[in-house]
Amino acid sequence: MSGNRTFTMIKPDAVGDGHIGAILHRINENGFKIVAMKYTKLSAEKAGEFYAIHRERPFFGELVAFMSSGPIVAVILEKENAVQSFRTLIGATNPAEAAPGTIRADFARNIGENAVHGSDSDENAQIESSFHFSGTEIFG
Ligand code: IDP
Ligand code: MG
Repeated sequence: MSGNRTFTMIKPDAVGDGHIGAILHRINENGFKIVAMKYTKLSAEKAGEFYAIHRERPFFGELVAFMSSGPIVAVILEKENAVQSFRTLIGATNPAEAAPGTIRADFARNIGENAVHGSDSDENAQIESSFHFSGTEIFG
């Protein structure tokens, strides 16, 4: 059974490029409800912890440096089939390959600086949400 929550971050590139409002609008327009939200900044240590699954990949150092380079917006979203529905809305990892009209196609800079994160499973949505929010910060 698929869950009804996913976790996203508006990444430092999109925050720096002034796209917070436009991305949140796109998210709301597509039927996602915001149940938790935080404007914050990851330390390099926390970014490394969040992306630990990628630590053997060649781009890991670059990813950690980028994700700790500026503020992010961390958000928990609610919608039926949230994980899969949100992955469709954000598009492929590489914006050059992302479908037209997706968030990454419209707002990302490149494969590394790609505007938004989206959880890839219900289990990871839960883990990633707990990484950023305590129970009293979630309003479902
Ligand atoms: P996803 O964000 O679409 O799930 P993942 O493969 O999980 O993509 O990679 C996590 C993040 O690592 C990407 O969103 C992107 O920021 C970064 N990344 C992925 N592949 C590359 C790459 O080839 N070069 C640089 N950064 C990358
Ligand atoms: Mg991923």
